[in-house]
Amino acid sequence: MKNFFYIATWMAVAFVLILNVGNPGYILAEETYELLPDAGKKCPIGEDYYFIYSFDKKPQLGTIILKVELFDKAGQRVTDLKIIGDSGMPSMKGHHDSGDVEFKLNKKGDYLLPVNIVMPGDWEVKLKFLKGEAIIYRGSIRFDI
Ligand SMILES: [Cu+2]
Repeated sequence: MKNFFYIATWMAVAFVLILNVGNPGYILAEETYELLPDAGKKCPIGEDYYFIYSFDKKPQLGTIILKVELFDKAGQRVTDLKIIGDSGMPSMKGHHDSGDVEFKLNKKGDYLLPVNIVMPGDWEVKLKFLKGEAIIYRGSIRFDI
């Protein structure tokens, strides 16, 4: 009888594992960044928000400013989310990564983040949008210099 419970427990564990393997979104959701469209395009965050990003100049060597304008579903500018950016080169992981840096709000309600482009190549800025402490959206901006 002991053996039966032992086997039944392990079968239950295996069953749960198999279910999750069939649902990769469940496992990957934590770290999946959606590839964002070009600057100036609407980027939806679920049903309640969207944002538009742009750079102060064409991405080039030096410091460029990434601007995010956040809107609610009615198209009104809002600033009730926190945005965190992490820039780096996907092909040189760890070499130039900025780590998580919070965007700063200006008086117009623009979210601003300086991005230091230190060499030519492929660059990515990973964005996290937080409502309170919860991350509600992850998106990735990619470009080449
Ligand atoms: Cu590099």
